[in-house]
Amino acid sequence: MPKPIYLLSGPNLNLLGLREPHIYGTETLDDAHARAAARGAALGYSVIGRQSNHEGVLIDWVHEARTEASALVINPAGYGHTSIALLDALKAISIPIVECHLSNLAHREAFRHHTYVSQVAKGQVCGFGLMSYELAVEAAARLADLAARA
Ligand code: CA2
Repeated sequence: MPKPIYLLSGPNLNLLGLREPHIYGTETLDDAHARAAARGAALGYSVIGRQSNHEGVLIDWVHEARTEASALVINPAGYGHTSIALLDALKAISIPIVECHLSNLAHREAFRHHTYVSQVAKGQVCGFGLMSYELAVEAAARLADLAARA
């Protein structure tokens, strides 16, 4: 059994389904984790989904993923646009990284168009609502397969 895929979500995403449904939809983060876990299982990977509102906690989980995960999917939320500390943590790991966002950042305010995470992610999945999480886990599983064969 390969190591799990870590699926990390940043600040305020615990409110998913409870506020701003016109932007982020009506389903919850638990729903997103369940869908992502189903997609991962179909591809032979377990998925560990976690959310924190705290930058340092997210960084600790990125460090943990370095040795404990096959690949990392991260929706850094607002920290993606601001956190060099998170970027530095991501730079220190060699497993595949997939960046994930619910909304299409290009359709939103200019300050959301740039993320630091995109500098180290293999690619970004955004704009598909909860489906972004499923698609990002699929990409991560395929990248992990390729890395295991290399
Ligand atoms: O589209 C995404 O997934 C974002 O990462 C969400 C972040 C935002 O700062 C990024 O630019 C794009 C915000 C997460 C806030 O989540 C909420 C969910 C429901 C209600 C209120 C906030």
